[in-house]
Amino acid sequence: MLSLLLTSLGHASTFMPPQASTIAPAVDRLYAFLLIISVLASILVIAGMLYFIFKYRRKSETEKSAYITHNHLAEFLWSFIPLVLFIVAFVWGWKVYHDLRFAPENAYEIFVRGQQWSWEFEYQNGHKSPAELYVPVGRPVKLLMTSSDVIHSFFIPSFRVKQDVLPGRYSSIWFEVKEPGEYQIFCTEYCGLQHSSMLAKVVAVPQKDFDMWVSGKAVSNLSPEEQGHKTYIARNCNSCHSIDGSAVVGPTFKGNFGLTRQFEDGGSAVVDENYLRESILDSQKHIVKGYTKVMPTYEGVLEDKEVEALIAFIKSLKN
Ligand code: HEC
Ligand SMILES: [Cu+2]
Repeated sequence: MLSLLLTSLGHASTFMPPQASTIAPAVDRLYAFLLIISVLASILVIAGMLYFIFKYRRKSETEKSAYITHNHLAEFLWSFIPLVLFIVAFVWGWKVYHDLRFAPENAYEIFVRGQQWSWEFEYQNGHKSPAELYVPVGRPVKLLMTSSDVIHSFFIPSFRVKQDVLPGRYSSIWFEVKEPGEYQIFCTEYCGLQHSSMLAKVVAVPQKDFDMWVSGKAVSNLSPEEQGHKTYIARNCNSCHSIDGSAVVGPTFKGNFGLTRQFEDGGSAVVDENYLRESILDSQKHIVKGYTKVMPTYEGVLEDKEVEALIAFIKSLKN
C-alpha cells in the first residue's frame, strides 16, 4: 500500500510497473484512492462487527437487548458519507476515463492487427513491423486496432492502457510516452493455445529517430538467415514450429528441407523453396500428414522480404 501510494505520487514502486506514459500517474492516483477507501471501509466494517459481537454478547439468561427503532444521526452518516465518496469516485473516474478515451487532435495514428498469436503494426506510410511497435517519445500516439480472428486485448502495463481488440470492427487507445525505452505488450484476452506467447514490445525512440526508422532509412545489415530467424520469432512461428527437431503444434523446421512430405489428402511433395512459400502463404492448401488445419494463412500478412528471409532461415536448418 505504501508502495502504491508512492507510485500514485509519481515515484518508482516495487509492485507497479513504471509510469511511462503521461496518463499513468492519473490512473494510479485514482486506483490508489479506490483501494485505500475500500481497505478503510473493510477495516471499519470488520472492526465494528468484532466489537459488536463482544459488546452485545449474551451475558445472562434473562437479559434482553434494547429495542431500537431508528437513529437519525447514524442513518444520515452511513448514507451521506458513502454517497459523497461514490460521487467523488464517479466524477474522478469519469474524468480519467474521458482523458484515456479521447486522443488529442495531433496524435500520430498507427494501425494494429491482432491475430492468433501475434501483433502487427502498420504506420502511416504503409511500413509494417511485426512484434515491435515503434513510437516517438513526447508525441501522442493513437492506435487503431482490429483482429483477424478472435477477440484479443491490447495491454501495456507501463502505460496503464488496455483495450479489447475485436474482429470486424475497430477499437482504439492512445498514449504519450515520456522516456525512450522498451515496454512490454501483452494480450489479456484468452485467445487460444498460445495466448500466453502473444507478446510484443513498444520501442519508444526520439521523434528524429522515429522519422528515420519509419521512412525505412535505418538499414538492416543482417544476413537473410539472421533476418529469417528474427522473423520466425517476431511472427510467432516459434509458437508452433521448433528448430530443435521436436514436433510442437506443427512439424519442426530442423532438417525438413529436401524431405518428401505426405499430405492428409494422399498427395505428396518435396520440401523445396516453392513448397515452403506455398506452405507459408497458402497454408491450408496441403496439410502435412499427422497434423491439423490450424496454421493461419500469411498471404497479405507477411511481406515478400520476410517470406524470402524465412525460407533462407528454414533452408539453413537442413543439417
Ligand atoms: C498455429 C500454429 C502455427 C503457426 C503460428 C505457424 N504454423 Fe506453420 N504449420 C502449422 C501446422 C499444424 C503445420 C502442418 C499442417 C499444414 O501443413 O498446414 C504447419 C506447416 C508449415 C510448413 C510446412 C512444413 C513441412 O515441414 O512440411 C511450413 C513451411 C510452415 N508451417 C511455416 C510457418 C511459418 C514460416 C510460420 C510463421 C510465419 C508458421 N508456419 C506459423 C502450424 C503453425
Ligand atoms: Cu490474443
